[in-house]
Amino acid sequence: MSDRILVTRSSMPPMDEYVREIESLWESHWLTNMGEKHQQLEEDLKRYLGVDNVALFVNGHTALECVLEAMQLGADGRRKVITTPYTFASTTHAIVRVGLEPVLADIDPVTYTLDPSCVEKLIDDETCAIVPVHVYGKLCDVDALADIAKRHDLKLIYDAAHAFGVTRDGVSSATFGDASMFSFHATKVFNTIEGGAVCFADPALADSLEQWKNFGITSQEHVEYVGGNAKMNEFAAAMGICNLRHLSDEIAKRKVVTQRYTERLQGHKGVVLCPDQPGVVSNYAYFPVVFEDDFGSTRDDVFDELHKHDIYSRKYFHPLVSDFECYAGRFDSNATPVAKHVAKRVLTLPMYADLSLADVDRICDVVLGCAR
Ligand code: T4K
Repeated sequence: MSDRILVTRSSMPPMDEYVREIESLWESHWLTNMGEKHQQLEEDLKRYLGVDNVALFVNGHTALECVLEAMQLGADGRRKVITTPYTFASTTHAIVRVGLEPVLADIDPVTYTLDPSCVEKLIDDETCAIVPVHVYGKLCDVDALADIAKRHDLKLIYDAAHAFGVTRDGVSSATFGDASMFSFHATKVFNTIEGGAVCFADPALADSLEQWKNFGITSQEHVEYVGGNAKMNEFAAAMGICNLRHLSDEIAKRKVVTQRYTERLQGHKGVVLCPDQPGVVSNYAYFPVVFEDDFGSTRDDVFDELHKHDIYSRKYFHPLVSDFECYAGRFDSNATPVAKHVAKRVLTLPMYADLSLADVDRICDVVLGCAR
């Protein structure tokens, strides 16, 4: 049993498998700009996710910015995008950085994802899109959100950074809405070291996404957009090709860890776990626990106690985006009381495929030792 336990640990393929995968790069000397590995990973992902359209990116955040740009949101004068305050900084920052205006709606108290009824109340003539976030490997209410988007003529773009490999009724999370952004960061269930992708419904977006990630260059002598540089390199793509081969094993191991946590923690007074969703097969990306007031110790007490035992949990997602210093005066976190309640009480416990059950027990012993 190791001593220090971090909140997660990157999955890596056997080293010799990765070395074999990158060998051909020493022959080709082609290291980036949509090379052979990049093309292969896109094809592998299409097959794995059961989708026709995938574009790879240098990271998930830039992928989200690029798809918002490529969809030309705001071009018709509507600039508001409804999203959640209960997310990583990336989601809101992407919206703001492309010149759109985030409007923050409250979340569902069970799934911690956007509450469709709160979304609908905030829609007005200036709204152009909804950017919901699937959190922890659980899915948003995709049917209700699709219905709202259709009735109000809004684009629906998912931040699916936590939902790679998740399915509902056998259908991939990559198929919901107009587009979904995935993060392939080192801390995610599937990683390309740094990386990300957009899966999208309309094939007409393919060219503009390619151009947005490559300086807006449309041909050797034409530059039609002020794009950026967001291309995934060949070493990252090779890591993805290898990791994808092991993904189902990784998810199966995470499931075992999740089951042990659940057995140990479920039913204890003041401990709230995120329940399974009907028809949804999770990727077990995170293990969140909400400590309600009758647990007897606060979330922060549990965090500190774990720390004393060299166990590093994280407060994903605290603070709420609406309480970030960079957005001071712009949002009111009291307007989203459910998100505020959860953010103050949530802790994500260590979660990765190779976390031993003995370590899970050790973590649970410390957590339950905080109960009063
Ligand atoms: N939307 C959502 C909802 C997201 O959660 C994220 C990313 C994005 C969008 C944006 O996607 P990307 O542009 O990142 O592709 C981490 C990640 O950097 C970030 O990708 C992730 N969300 C977020 C939830 O977590 P930090 O600052 O908390 O990570 P850090 O460096 O403290 O690492 C956490 C633990 O992970 C470490 O204690 C050990 C382990 N680790 C970390 C690294 C960097 C490894 O095992 N290997 C590693 O290489 O943000």
